[in-house]
Amino acid sequence: MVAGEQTVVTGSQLDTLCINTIRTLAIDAVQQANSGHPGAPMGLAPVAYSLWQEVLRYDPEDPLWPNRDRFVLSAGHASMLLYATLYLAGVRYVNPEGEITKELSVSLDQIKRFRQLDSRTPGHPESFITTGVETTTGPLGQGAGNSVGMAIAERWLAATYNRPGFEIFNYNIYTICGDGDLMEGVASEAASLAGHLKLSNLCWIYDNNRVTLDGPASWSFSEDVMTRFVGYGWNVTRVSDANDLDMLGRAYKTFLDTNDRPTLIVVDSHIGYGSPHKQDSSEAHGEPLGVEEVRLAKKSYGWPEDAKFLVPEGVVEHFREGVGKRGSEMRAKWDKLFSDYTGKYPELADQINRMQRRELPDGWDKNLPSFPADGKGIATRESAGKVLNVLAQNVPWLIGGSADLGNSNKTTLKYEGAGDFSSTSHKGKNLHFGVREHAMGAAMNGMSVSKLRPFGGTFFNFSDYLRPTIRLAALMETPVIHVFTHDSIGLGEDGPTHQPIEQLASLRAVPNTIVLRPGDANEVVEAWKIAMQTTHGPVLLVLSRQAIPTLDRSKYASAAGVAKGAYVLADAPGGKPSVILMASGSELSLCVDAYEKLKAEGINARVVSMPSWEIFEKQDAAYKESVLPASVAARVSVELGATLGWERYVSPKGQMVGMHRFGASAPWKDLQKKFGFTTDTVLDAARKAIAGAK
Ligand SMILES: Cc1ncc(C[n+]2csc(CCOP(=O)(O)OP(=O)(O)O)c2C)c(N)n1
Ligand SMILES: [Mg+2]
Repeated sequence: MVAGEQTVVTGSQLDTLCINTIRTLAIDAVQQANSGHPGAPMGLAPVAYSLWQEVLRYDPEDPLWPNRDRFVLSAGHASMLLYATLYLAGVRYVNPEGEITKELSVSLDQIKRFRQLDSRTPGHPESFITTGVETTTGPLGQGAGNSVGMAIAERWLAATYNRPGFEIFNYNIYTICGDGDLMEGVASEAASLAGHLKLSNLCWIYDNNRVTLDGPASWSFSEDVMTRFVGYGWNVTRVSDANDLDMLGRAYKTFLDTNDRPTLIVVDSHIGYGSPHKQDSSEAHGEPLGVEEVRLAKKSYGWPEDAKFLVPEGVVEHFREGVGKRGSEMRAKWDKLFSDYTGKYPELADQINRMQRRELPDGWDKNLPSFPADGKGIATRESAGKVLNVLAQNVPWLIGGSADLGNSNKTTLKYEGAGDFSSTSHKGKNLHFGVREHAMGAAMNGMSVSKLRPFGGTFFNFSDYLRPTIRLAALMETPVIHVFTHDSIGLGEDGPTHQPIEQLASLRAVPNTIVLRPGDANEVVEAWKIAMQTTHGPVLLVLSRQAIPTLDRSKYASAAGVAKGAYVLADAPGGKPSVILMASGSELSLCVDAYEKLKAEGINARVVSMPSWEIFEKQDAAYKESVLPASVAARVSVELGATLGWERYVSPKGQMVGMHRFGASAPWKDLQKKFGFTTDTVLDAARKAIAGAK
């Protein structure tokens, strides 16, 4: 191997100049920050350059153009590759009001502030900070997973909104992934799903540089990736030299000509080092080159060795003439097309516009059910399924499915015309994610950044299988809706492997995430309303498998209180309770039973329904005090999960009824007795709390 292999680019001198500008900007930014990965951007610069300059349909002047091609850098550690490209392409900054400004999203100054506080160039790409970053990447595999959701979204949008002569949506999704991405399970699940659905608008570009952080990839990765993807049903092509722009161009063309399956382009590259002798070494590379290596690298590029953040004349202009000109012409054409479309199909155009602004259609909450009081009641998964089936008819772009548990999660849309999304029909609203929870979560995030309103279902216990995607949705502030059913040991016979214990507590710890565990069918209606109106983060609906009573709302407070996260459901005379019983979900009716028994004994209790801590915490101090008066120290929490966290609401003198071990496999009524989830336990705890508070 010689140094030349890393540097000599086929193509014009101007191409080489642009590519080496990307490389040296990455080198300088990482060196200045004294933190980051320069190697991957150095190796991948020709790939990103040729894609953006020759292929991508993207108007840097309008980064919000709905029909733009999407570029995802799943190898998020190579963030400088993306920042340098966004800078050179001249992508404009979109402010928090959603207005396109004259400012660059990434300026040279921002590149100089790589990885610094409040810069637009954080260590890994964050979509909500940097315009042009389509999704937040860094945890390897996630961007690849997101891109499958983006591809699903485009196919659905095209099938739903295109009309003869009006191809409003026909964009493609390009994803750069590395060895790490392809080792991660989530990318494998997602690739399997994409192959199954024949998502021909999806192109993954695999940086086959045969090295990962610790050393040669061969230490841990030896499968035949190409055969694997052929097995998934992908079209697979190879570029044997990342610096060969002609070969890259032919590979992109192969993708564009493939109409029946996704494409994987395997690009053989060499991770960038300063000096060539290091190329085959197993030395760690995820760090700055160091002053001497920086000089050597620049020398090999024919760059002035002392220049820093050098952008030679003609480079920015060249991008403007390439991606800039092409994108601007295509976008102008599309604007005209969309304007004609708006004249001919005003309602469809209105839907597209609202979707982009994350607004709901008029009448989104019409025809929602209301459930009559019923002692036996209905499982909250059942009532949620009924509500979802109404909402999905009111909100065309509310689409989703389940990880093979649609019948259990009640997430299947059963109304006439809902349809299935499949390899042959992309119009259906029922997605079949298969037993791929992690890919489902990642795809939902990709659908969400594409402005659809995705929902996905699985058992609450398996939230663990997609947890990283919840975290990223929260970080990205994208509104995905998870429908988690079988939310406690109440699921019964499936036993402790399926019975969630710690999931409520741990998910409540995720910032910017709303956990909602409604306490009866009418609270479910309110919970879904909150989910639909949430625009900046995930909502997790936590629902029971077993039937629970539908409370008599003429006797107790209205379920509208759910909007405040917690509310007084049943109160003591004069609003002066000697004990407060609080619960979420299926335990609410236990508290109501206990309340009635205490009342008969002349003990004044209050029942607080607490479906969402996060929403309750957003209320003002006066409201919180009105629900949980500081003067009442006798408090009991009742929840079929780990008690961790309830200390916040139950004073040290209070009582927490919860689960302190894993469950067991048995019918629910036997588990109820064994673990003491009965009215008697609540009464006992109430008496103890009253005694303790004296
Ligand atoms: C889920 C996850 N695990 C670990 C890391 C830390 N990490 C960052 S880069 C990297 C190596 C990735 O190797 P590869 O994808 O081949 O990228 P290259 O080193 O070739 O640029 C690792 C392990 C991460 N970002 N995400
Ligand atoms: Mg690698």
